[in-house]
Amino acid sequence: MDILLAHGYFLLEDAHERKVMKPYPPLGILYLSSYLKSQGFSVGVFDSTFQNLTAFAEAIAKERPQVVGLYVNLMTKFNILKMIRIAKDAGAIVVLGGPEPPHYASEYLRHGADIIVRGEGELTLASLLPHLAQYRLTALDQVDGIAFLDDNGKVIETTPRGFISDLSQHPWPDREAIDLPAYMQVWKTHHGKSSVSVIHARGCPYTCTWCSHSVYGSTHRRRTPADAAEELLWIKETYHPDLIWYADDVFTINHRWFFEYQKELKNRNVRIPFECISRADRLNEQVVEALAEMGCFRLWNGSESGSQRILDAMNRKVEAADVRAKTQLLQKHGIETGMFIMLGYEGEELHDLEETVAHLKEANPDIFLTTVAYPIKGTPYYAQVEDRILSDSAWEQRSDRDLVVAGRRSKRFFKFATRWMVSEVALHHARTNGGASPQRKLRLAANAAIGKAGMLLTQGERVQAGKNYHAIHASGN
Ligand code: B12
Ligand code: SF4
Repeated sequence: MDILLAHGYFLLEDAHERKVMKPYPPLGILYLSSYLKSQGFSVGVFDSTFQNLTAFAEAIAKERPQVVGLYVNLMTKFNILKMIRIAKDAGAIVVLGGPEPPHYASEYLRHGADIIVRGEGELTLASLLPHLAQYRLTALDQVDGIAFLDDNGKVIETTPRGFISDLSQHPWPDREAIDLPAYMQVWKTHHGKSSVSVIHARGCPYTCTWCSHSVYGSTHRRRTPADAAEELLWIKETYHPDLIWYADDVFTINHRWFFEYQKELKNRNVRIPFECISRADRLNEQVVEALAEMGCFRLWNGSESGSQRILDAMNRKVEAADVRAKTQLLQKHGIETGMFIMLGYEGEELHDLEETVAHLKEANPDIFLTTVAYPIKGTPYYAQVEDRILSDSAWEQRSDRDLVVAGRRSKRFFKFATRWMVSEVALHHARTNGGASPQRKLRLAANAAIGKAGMLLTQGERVQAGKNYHAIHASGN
């Protein structure tokens, strides 16, 4: 075997996901698998999702791969650090890829990884694997698109590799390398319907400051509409899913592509209900009509804040009023709307949070998910607050999600703020839509009041370096 590909996501360890139970396979390594196989490499995939570390160790012991390739995002880091150790102990060369490692190259390499692939993995691995077979870990500076440690322990980054120019020249993800029906069965058991994910495009040209562009930069490339529709037809005929999830960053980003894709699906008689993500400014009446006609049952219309001031600070390039209007447009066409709301972005004040609550009340999305802003390394937001980033633990014990920013309100404050926001909006809808029991309304009102009171009580609490937190850039850790 030339390479064993794996990722560090173990569903059974994830208490939250065990409740949600909507797993999808890691498309990145499946893309690598199909491409490398098409180039004649022998590839294994260890799909961690339904496995554990012991099973990974057993797979390594059994397969004895020359090279182990691991996908890493900021959440899977902790398992990846253990997997690096397991693979190294078995004598494999460890190559990391995905959005997280390029920005922590030095740390991952010092924790045992041999090579980090920066950006898209297909072309780099296809040139790296023969190099490793011939020269092992020597002369790595001849391979573009990687980072490694030289003999003096210095991180060397080779020339960045160009992006794939025509995605349609590349095979679809190697779904047959994993037990996709196991994922579908989890969906079916917990939600009554099975779902399969696809991603037709790579990269997003928008500039939201907190969003990671680590892999695809600001490029945006798509499969041809016909090729994309062929993939859907193949999925339909092979797996018969009840639902599709388009993991594209902004599914309706290019209207010409989108309408052609609609036509290509129709020509193939493919209509599978689906959910996707988009932006208010990439939706209009015609697009929404087409989405409904194609079977879109839910669209995640990233919203982030109801305060235009904060949206502008995020460089999100979207109008809060447009988000509200498009939410209603989607609902008019029978499409559920989901929103992502981010609290605690740089400069946010109480009145911005009030505006967000008013925005949610007016927009009335079917569902909204909240998160407290955290700086992902490599993003403009991270660079902006870098000097003030604090942590309470060492690099190997924290993820970027655990980072806090000096001067920002406390975790307690955001707990209360989230409680207030969620309950206040739900209460508003319970009152206006009717149907909620008096007990539920009372519970929501109590929660909203507790949240609001807690916010007011804790609004003066600010995160500071000191006993609990240290500045990561000052300490170099
Ligand atoms: C789908 C998705 C999810 C799904 C994952 C389900 C699944 N298994 O597919 C869900 C919704 C669960 C999810 C959750 C989260 N996600 Co997410 N997600 C995505 C999304 C939109 C698409 C991923 C994808 O399929 N990409 C397409 C493939 C082809 O690209 P790729 O995976 O990057 O793979 C390429 C390269 O990275 C490289 N590569 C990949 N693996 C390897 C391995 C080796 C050895 C090599 C050499 C190369 C290599 O080659 C591949 C092909 O070119 C990306 C954004 C994006 N467009 O990529 C965010 C993204 C990966 N998610 C992100 C984040 C932050 C999260 C969460 C932490 C959010 C949260 N706060 O909860 C969680 C983490 C969950 C977890 N425990 O892992 C960030 C990661 C940032 C970072 N630095 O780590 C991204 C980049 C979004 C962003 N722009 O900020 N996510
Ligand atoms: S948040 Fe969405 S729209 Fe903004 S840059 Fe990231 S992928 Fe693009």
